[in-house]
Amino acid sequence: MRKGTFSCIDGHTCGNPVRLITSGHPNLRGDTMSEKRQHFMAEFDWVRQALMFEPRGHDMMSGSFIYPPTTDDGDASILFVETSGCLPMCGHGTIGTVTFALEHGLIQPTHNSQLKLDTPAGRVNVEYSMEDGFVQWVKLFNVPAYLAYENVMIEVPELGSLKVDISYGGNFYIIVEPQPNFPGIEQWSAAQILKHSSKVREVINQTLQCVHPLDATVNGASHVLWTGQPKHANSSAANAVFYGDKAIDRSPCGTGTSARMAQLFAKGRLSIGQEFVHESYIGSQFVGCIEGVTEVATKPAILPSIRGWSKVTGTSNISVDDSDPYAFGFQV
Ligand code: PYC
Repeated sequence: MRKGTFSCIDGHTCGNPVRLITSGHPNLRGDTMSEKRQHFMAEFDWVRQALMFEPRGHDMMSGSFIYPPTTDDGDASILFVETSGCLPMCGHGTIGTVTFALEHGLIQPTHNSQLKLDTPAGRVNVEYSMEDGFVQWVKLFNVPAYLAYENVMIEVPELGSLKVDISYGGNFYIIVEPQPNFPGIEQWSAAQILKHSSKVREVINQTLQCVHPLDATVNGASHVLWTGQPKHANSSAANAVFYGDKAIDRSPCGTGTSARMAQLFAKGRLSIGQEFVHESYIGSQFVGCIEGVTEVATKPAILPSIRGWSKVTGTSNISVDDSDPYAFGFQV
């Protein structure tokens, strides 16, 4: 039986895939994107699994759906999906979604080249530059980011002790800087990053409660951001961000960059207004900046912005038929 057909615009943001699903949207209940996310996860996770996992997707696959705004002044809403689940917020996904939607006429260009977006994590505003029908860059003004825990000592099986920080930038990130048991990403293979990341994440989630103080449905440390030496002279820092079970983000990770800037700001290592060029595992760059400061509940927080670019690589029509034993994907 045919479960659904989904039209998609495929592309990437600085190397990491974005699959914007343009038809076949489930009808979601809820007044906010956070409530709609809960409904999606409860009843429609099969759509995510079918479109993100092999054989229709792959380990790094990430995508989005555009919905009508859930606020009076919003222009559109975004629901994010990826191999790891349904994220509260995704930076590379926002940059890709806005680029593809503007270029394909799904969102009309505005007179001031700005859009107000509702996401499960909250309001994200964007500015963009469009020339001859093509978007050159998108700058997103992300939800407030804050350092949740600092200098946490953990014991990681087969690695030993590590000192980590946990920072929120739309998702909770475990940030690991070079130290005796971790020499920096440039000295580890991808296999080492993947092997140790799941253990680090498991240990943290068994030890600490990572819960957003304003929305308890946003919880759990989902990503591990390992740091190291950049390849490019103009990069401020480099990362390898682990997500899902086997993914290393090919983009510099928008929510990860926000979390990293919040961590560096809280530790006195980055100032308001200072440009922060963040380099991904493949050497692509986002330009981050701390636009100002605020509070989340009573915690000091920053207002991060991230600028990056995306490219469309094609369009596809994906059908999901439950007579196919792999209709809902698989992971190896
Ligand atoms: O860009 O925020 C991001 C992101 C999250 C997971 C992969 N990329």
